[in-house]
Amino acid sequence: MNRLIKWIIAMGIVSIVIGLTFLLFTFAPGRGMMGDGSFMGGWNDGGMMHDNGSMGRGNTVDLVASNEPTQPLPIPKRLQPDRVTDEALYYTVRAERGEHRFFNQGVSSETLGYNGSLLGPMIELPTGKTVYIDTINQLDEPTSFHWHGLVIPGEEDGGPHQLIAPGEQKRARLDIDQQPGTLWFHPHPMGATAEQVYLGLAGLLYVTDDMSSSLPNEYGVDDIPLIVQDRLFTDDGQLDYNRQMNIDGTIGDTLIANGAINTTFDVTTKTLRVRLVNGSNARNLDFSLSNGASFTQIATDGGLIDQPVSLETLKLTPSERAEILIDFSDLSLGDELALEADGISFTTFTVRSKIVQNRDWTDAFREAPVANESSEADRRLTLFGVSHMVTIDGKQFDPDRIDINVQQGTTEVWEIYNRDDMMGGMTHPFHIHGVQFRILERDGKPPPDNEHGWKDTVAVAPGERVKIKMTFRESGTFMYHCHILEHEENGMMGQLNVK
Ligand SMILES: [Cu+2]
Repeated sequence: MNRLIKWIIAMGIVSIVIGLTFLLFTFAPGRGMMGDGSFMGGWNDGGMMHDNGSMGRGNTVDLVASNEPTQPLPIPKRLQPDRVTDEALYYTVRAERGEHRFFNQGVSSETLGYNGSLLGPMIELPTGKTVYIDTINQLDEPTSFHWHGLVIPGEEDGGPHQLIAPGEQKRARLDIDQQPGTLWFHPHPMGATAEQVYLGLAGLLYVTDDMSSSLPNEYGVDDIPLIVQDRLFTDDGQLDYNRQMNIDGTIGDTLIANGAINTTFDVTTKTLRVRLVNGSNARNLDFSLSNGASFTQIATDGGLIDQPVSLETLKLTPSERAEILIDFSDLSLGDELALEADGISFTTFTVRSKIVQNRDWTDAFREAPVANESSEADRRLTLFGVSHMVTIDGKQFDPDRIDINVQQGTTEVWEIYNRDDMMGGMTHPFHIHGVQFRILERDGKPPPDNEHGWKDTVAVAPGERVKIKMTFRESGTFMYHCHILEHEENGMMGQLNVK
């Protein structure tokens, strides 16, 4: 009997030791069972690829400066409407396969694009007008056309419910009724969003007004878009999502701006307006200027900020946008100034001719700021987890379940809590479809000055509680989710029904 008890105790200790060892090797940072951070170091030097580095925790691959020869920054074409009437504009957008060569020396990569081989055109959406977009899927797999940041009914939103089969076509009706701002469009099919965006599906939406603003607004001259993305290329210069996919967010070591590596732009005006889009699948980007000078942020995701804010660095998480003004008045002919992300330069501005004075833009901000008065939360949402175990309120996405019901026209305050885990967790960029919101509080304090504007995506750091406030003007079913695209694919998404 005594011997039996000893044997049971011994076996118990052995089981505990085995269990702890298993836990340590499964969850310790940099020690994924299938290879993660610790192996990814190899990706930086020479692009050695490994099979799915599939247990990462975000930014484990460092950005590196590319030694590619410079090339002029591509400016996405402004899409010409097929037809314009007094009340409406008609456009056509095709998702298609293409080929694109990213490197001077290297082979072409298979890519995806809208009306072209990579990324898409800029589509102007005049506020007050109805815009019809004929969306055509020329891919050999389902896709959808999601109008990120637009306040439109759920059935026009282009989320996972509005799939378009290969070869099919659907007309979206967008009644534009919101502030001018820099929005974007991208696919949203469950299970394929991350790969389709990675391979090139993303385009710009500019909500515009009657252009009475005094801000620089000559497209491609003193007002330029920069869709900034990180990518990892194979040795011969191709994109290969399936080899690079990381379940905590696929990140790369090379920055592309409007689809190109090491770009240059010739500045001709004193002030340059840059519309930044973090179009990365998962990487947070800290933007700064190479000379350490400050720049002025003038807009957030969904429109002009209440008051311009001078900054030396600006963080954007995936899908966040910001408009900034860069001042070149102290630079001389031939001078260069680079825009950097995480200290890595990706677009160099060169003063090629004597720069001309823009109009005085400061009167664009005459309107009184919106008061960010805080109030009690109507709902509390909890983000949690990493890798395949990412949840919102303990649940993973179920297309047959409505998680939140809201009455159309109501205003609500939500508190988004990012519950950290033993390892510290990850920042989740939280996005809601069909609304623009205001950030009321971060951990009980007012948000920083550069977040006093309309937002559709908010970064929530581990352990942080963020209060946001919005009015649900449009009816239908909308998604809310983490905009790390691989977290969204893993189910970090819920459904909101407004009626
Ligand atoms: Cu996330």
